[in-house]
Amino acid sequence: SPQDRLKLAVAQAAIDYIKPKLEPDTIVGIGTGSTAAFFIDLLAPLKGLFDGTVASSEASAEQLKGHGISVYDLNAVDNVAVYVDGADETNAQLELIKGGGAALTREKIITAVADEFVCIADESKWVDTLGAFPLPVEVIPMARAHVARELVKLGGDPVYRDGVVTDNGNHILDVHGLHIHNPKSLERAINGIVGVVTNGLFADRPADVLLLGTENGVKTFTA
Ligand code: DER
Repeated sequence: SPQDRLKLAVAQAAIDYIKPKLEPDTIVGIGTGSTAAFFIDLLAPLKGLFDGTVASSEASAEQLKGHGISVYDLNAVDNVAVYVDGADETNAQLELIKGGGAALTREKIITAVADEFVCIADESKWVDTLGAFPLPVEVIPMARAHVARELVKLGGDPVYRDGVVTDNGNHILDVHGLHIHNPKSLERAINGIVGVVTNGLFADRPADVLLLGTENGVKTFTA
């Protein structure tokens, strides 16, 4: 599909961006989703140039292992040079909504560790104001109704992502109806709700680089 062509283009652009940085002991962080999946396939031929990876989901870990690429536990490494991952929405400040693939907690953990966060996305993800995509919030299952009531007070319309349990054994609420004019303050407000594990706003720590696939080629943005 045309969107897949754009995803492949940004995945290739990410390969071109990280290749000069790879050293024998480099650990590369790998995200989750269909764009990240294209990146993993393109990374495989380079596996002799770096040490290994950490992954933000079991699904990505399996795809990497399928290529013979080492996947480490994050506790076993003391540095992640670069983290490459997709997003559901990005604004011009490279503040993101993530979590469409239910991997937001491990994604945010790796972005906290990584020296550099490279976001790869097709142009459909670029928005002026975050929030058209329902904001994923990972919650401890017993707290789900409490967190939902608190999210309503913040102006949202939370919907339980029924049937989904995250890699961490938690549930997800997708919050509709938000027009997020101050992503950083909303991220902090949601984190303050007891029972919230992670929310999908990546604003306190936005992407460092955005590779955006457009019909006129891949555009590079820096925060
Ligand atoms: O769940 C996530 O955060 C993924 O990165 C997701 O937002 C991007 O998925 P896509 O590349 O399949 O659009």
